[in-house]
Amino acid sequence: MKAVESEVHDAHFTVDKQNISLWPREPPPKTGPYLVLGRCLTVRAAVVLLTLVLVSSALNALGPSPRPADPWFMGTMSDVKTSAQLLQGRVDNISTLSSEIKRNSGGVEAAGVQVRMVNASLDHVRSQIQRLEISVKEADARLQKLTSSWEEVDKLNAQIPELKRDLDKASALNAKVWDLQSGLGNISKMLKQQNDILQMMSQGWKYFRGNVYYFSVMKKTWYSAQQFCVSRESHLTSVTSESEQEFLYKMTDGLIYWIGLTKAGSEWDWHWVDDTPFDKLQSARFWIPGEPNNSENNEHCANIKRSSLRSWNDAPCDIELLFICKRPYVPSEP
Ligand code: MMA
Ligand code: CA
Repeated sequence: MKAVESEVHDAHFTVDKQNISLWPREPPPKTGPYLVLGRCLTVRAAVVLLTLVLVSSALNALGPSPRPADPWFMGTMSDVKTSAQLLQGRVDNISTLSSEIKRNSGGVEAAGVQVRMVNASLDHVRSQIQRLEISVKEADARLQKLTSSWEEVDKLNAQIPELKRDLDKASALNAKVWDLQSGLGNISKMLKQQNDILQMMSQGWKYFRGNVYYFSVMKKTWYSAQQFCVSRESHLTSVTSESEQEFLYKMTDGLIYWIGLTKAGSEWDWHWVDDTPFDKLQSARFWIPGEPNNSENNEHCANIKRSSLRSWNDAPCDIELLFICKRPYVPSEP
């Protein structure tokens, strides 16, 4: 702000008719036409008055009309008087003009004050213009930056199709990777399942179509055998298909094993101890011909007695036999 103030003091201009001119330094000296005219008129008036005084005193020195009758002299005197009166009139005019000039000079001074005010305003306007110029330059610089940015954007836009193609390729690859990963995941699960199965097989369990079977090495009554199976999260086995029946009788190899079929309970009908519904019609083909005969009215539990499709016999529940436990194979979580 101080810089602006100092600039205000240094700024100058002149007013000439309708034109306003800015000056870098000092305006021309104040020797206006009014002052020059005023001085000139004053000097002339003084000279005329002095001449009149001199002429009149010269006339008085000649004495009271030495030759009053001289017509040339009288004429001359008359001319001189007339001239003096004329001059007196002019002097009066001049003094009137002088007072007018004085009045006008006051107006000129007022105009000067206004001119100085206008000068100050113009200085202010000029500083504002300078600031505007700076702003315009800054805006121009920003515009240039934006233009170059746009050019960059254009270049990047041009790269978009290629990038899109790359993205498509990457997506395709990603899908393949996903497939491979899920494949690996499946393989991993299968390996885990196989590991579980191997572990159970090492403990004597046999895997068949989603179930594992334990063929005992110790003999127990039907009910004790069922309790043993329950302690191993299983039940005495049920038989629900010909293939399962085939698997079981081939594993028994002629030895007698309890299975989970019994009449013991509230109904006194054959039923599976693991709650699988007993299909009497479908199961008829698995009994040894002539069985179940409920010998001595005391045979309420079933076993696999022969290594053949028709292998079941009913027998007393309290005799001790080998037995087969069965439980669904549920893969453990990885
Ligand atoms: C044994 C016994 C029965 C079976 C007959 C078949 C003598 O009893 O195993 O359950 O039905 O044999 O002959
Ligand atoms: Ca029988």
